[in-house]
Amino acid sequence: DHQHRRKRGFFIVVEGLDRAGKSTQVERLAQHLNAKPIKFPERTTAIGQMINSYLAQTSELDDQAIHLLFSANRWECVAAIHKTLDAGESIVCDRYAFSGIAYSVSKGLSYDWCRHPDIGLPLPDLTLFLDLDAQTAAARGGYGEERYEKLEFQAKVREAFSRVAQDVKAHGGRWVTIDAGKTLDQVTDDIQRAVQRATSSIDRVGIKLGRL
Ligand code: Z5A
Ligand code: MG
Repeated sequence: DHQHRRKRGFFIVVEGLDRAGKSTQVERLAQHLNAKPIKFPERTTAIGQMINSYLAQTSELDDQAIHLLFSANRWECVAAIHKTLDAGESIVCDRYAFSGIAYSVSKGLSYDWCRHPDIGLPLPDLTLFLDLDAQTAAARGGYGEERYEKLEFQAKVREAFSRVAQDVKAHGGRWVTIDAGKTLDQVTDDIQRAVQRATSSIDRVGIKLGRL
């Protein structure tokens, strides 16, 4: 049985504000690690389509309802995440439960209420937080088309993420802040170094993934 054990993949999450460069860096890191890129919201499912029309502002939902849909959208993907990791493939994930908490808390919902529906989801081996001030983010391309893309709101979200970071670290999670204001290639280098440092200290053989 010792010989039949295989290394599970790493579960790495990339978080940050809008336009911090998450999608660009997720693609680069997944390629570098030969890992599977995934993203939340996963807009292709039935729940994902409801989220998509909410974000595109073609539908209205109350704050609690959309929060629970974002969480349900993660829960419906958990089996696939475990399957990939158990097969030895790593995952690089574009946004996760930490976005869920940060955006809803910024609308005025309570932190504890927001955290609850995600309790029990797989805990990332490493979360990379791409930190960027809201002005620099706003100066980048394509800003302002979706619901949350407003300057004051983004500043609140950044504040909420710092509370999430403290919470994750207090519960034994690995959270690394990356300065996303540098050039694309510098950010890529910083990310690869952080991943190298974190993953070299994790023995994947037989180690179960933690839970949020
Ligand atoms: N949301 C939520 O409320 N609850 C939840 O549970 C979850 C999400 C999971 C959609 O997310 C919304 O859902 C989001 C949070 C909320 N709020 N909003 N709005 P999304 O991930 O689908 O969409 P997004 O945040 O708007 O991501 P984005 O626009 O795709 O940004 P990004 O992925 O961080 O950046 P990018 O696409 O890689 O780069 C953006 C531009 O900046 C592009 O032109 C790049 O070339 C440029 N860029 C990137 N890096 C650099 C550097 N280093 N220098 C210069 N220019 C750069
Ligand atoms: Mg993106």
